[in-house]
Amino acid sequence: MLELAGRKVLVIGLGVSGKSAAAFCAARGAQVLACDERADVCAEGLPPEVELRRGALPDPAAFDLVVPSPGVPPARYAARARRVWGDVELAFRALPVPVAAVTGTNGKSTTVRLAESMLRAAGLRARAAGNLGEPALSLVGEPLDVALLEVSSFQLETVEAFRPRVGALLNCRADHLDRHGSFAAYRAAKLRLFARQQPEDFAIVGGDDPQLLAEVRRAGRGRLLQFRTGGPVRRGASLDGGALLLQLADAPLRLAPGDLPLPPGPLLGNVLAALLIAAALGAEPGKALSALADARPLPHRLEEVALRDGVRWVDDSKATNPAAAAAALAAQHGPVIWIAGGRDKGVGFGELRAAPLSGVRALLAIGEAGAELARTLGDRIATETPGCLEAAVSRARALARPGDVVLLSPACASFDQFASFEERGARFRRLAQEARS
Ligand code: UMA
Repeated sequence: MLELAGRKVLVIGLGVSGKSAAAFCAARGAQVLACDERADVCAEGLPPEVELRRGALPDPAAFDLVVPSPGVPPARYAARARRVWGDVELAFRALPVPVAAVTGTNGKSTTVRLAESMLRAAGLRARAAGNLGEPALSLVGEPLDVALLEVSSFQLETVEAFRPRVGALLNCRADHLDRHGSFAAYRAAKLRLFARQQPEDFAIVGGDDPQLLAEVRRAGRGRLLQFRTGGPVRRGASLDGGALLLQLADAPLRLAPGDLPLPPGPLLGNVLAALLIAAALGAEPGKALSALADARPLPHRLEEVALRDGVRWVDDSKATNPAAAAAALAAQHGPVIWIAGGRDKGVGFGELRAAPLSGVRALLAIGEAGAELARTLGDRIATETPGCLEAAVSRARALARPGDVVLLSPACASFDQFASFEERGARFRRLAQEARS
C-alpha cells in the first residue's frame, strides 16, 4: 500500500508530526527533504539521511509527495503539490489493524483515552495517538489489535484514502475559524472522517445536534450510531434511568453501572461515545465499562488543582473555544470567579452571551482578547481586565469567598501569552496552590 522507495518527499514543519513523518518516509527508502520556516528549528530526532532546510519553503511541485504538518495551512503548498498525505494518512496506510478515529470540537482526548482503557479492559491490545500529542506514526510497528487516533480538522485536510473502521464525530462548534475561514469549511473538514467509509464501518455521532446528524448521514456510507445523554436513540448508546443502553445490532443491551462512577455533565457523553467505539471494535461491553473504575479526568479539563479556605480552584485550560467554556460554566455549582481570555481563533464571543452566566460573580478577562470579552459580556456580568494570569489570580484571591469556585476556562487559545494550553494550566495550578485568601 505504501510505495515510498525512491520517491521524492517534502515534509513541511518539524514539530513532532513532521519529524515522525520524515523518519518514517526515510526508513521506507524515500528521498526526504524536511523543511521548516523557523530559522532555529532543531534537527534532533531526524535520521541523518533526511536533508534539513530552514527558512523559505521549496517548490512543492518538485516532489512526488508533500507531507505537511497539521499546523501548516494548505494555502502554503496545496496549489502546487502533486500529492498530499499528512501523517494520519501515512499511519493509516501502514497500520495493519483496524483504526478508530475520533474528532470533534471538544472531548476528543478524553473519549480516545477512555476508549483505549475500555478496549484494554476487554483484553484487546489498543493504543491511542494523534492530535492528543504523540504522533499517529508512533503506532506503526507496535503490537496492537486496534489503533486509536485522535484527529483534528487540520489533520483531516490532508487525508486521501483514510477509512477508519470506526469514525466518531463528537460535536462540532465554532473553533479554528482563523485557519478554516468559515464554520462551514471547518465542519466540512471534520466530515472528511466519514468520506471513505463503507457499510461495514461505523459512523458515530453526538445525537443532540440534528443538523450534524443529517450531515454525517450524507457524508459517507458507514452504519450510523448515535450517543445521547438527553434522550433515546435508535441505534447507539443512551441512558435509561441509571443504566446505559447500548444497541449496535438488533438486541439492546442494558448495562447497570453498579458501583462504577459515572462522571457528570459532558463527560458522560464521552463515556457513551467511548463505549460505542470499544463495542464497535469488538470489546465485550460489560468488560469495557469496568474500565471506569480507574478512569481519571485528563489534566487541564475541569481539574480541581487547589482547595484553599473553602475556595475551589479549577483548571480548565483546555477549554480553548466558547462552547467548551460554556459547558464548564454549566458544570459549576456555586458562585464562580471566571478567568477567561487569550487569543481568539476568529470565533468571537457572541455564543457566550447564551452561556449560563447567572452564577458568575466576576469575569477576569486576560490576554489579547480580554477587552473584546469584556465588551461582549460586560452588560451581563461584572467584568474586569487584569491583563495577565498572575494579576487575574491575585484579583481572584481578593474576591473569592468560601464556597466560591475560581475557574480558569479561557474560551481562547493560549498562544498570546503561553507556549501551550498545558503551560497555561500548569501556571494557573502553581499560582492557585500559592494563593491564600
Ligand atoms: N511551520 C512552518 N510553516 C507553517 C506552520 C508551521 O514551517 O506555516 C513549522 C513550525 O515552525 C514548527 C512546526 O511547523 O516548527 C510545527 O508543526 P505543527 O504546528 O503541526 O506542530 P506539531 O508539533 O507537529 O504538532 C502537531 C499538532 N499541532 C497542530 O495541530 C497545530 C499537535 O496538535 C499534535 O498533537 C501533534 O501534531 C501530533 O499529532 C496540537 C494542537 O494544538 C496539540 N492541535 C489543535 C487543537 O487540538 O485544537 C488542532
